[in-house]
Amino acid sequence: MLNVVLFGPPGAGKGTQAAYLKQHFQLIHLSTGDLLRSQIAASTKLGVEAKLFIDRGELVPDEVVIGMIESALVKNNGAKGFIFDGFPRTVEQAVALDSLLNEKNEPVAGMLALSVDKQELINRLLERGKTSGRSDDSKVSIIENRINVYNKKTAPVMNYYQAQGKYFEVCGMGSIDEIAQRLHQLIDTL
Ligand code: B4P
Repeated sequence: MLNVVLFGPPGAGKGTQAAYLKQHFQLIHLSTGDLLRSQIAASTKLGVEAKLFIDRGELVPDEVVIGMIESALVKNNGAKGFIFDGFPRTVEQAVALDSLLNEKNEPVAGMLALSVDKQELINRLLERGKTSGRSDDSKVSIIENRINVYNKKTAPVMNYYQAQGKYFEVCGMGSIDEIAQRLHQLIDTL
């Protein structure tokens, strides 16, 4: 089994690269952002609550996303491995993920962290906002809040994996294919 965490600030290319890795390595792609957006689209109680946080560029509470990941792991029992995209986003979520995977004796092999300049992040998200209909991609102030929340609450997750010797930084600037090749080469070494 191969379990990898795809990490990086909003707009770093996590979702984009996960699509390639999923196909190439036959892994299940678990994006907490996508899972939350499908709950919002279905107007579930969870979705209505999550939308309040997402619209402001804030994180959804830990217990909500941890519960979603737990159900997804159960649902995909027997998978060859998982790409965790946008999760864990807090140290508490990282601890919970370790405990869920340790029960299966299949720990995270590595965290692949995409690094991208701040202005490029803003440009990519505003560009996507023109067509995605995503409320959190349409305003610079909300995008900046997402980046601030990332720096404050999510960046410490790097130290968590670094302490386990599982942190790998990958340059996320350049063409989508170039970045995919960098990730591919790195995964081959895990
Ligand atoms: P996400 O859906 O994870 O949103 P994201 O951080 O913007 O990442 P995304 O995958 O969408 O962007 P990508 O970099 O692929 O989360 C949304 C919200 O949900 C969060 O703000 C939070 O409120 C909530 N949430 C999600 N997970 C949570 C958790 N674990 N805990 C608490 N709350 C949680 O791509 C961005 C754009 O760049 C795309 O349009 C793409 O086409 C473009 N792009 C990618 N690579 C490029 C490249 N090389 N060159 C040019 N453009 C590129």
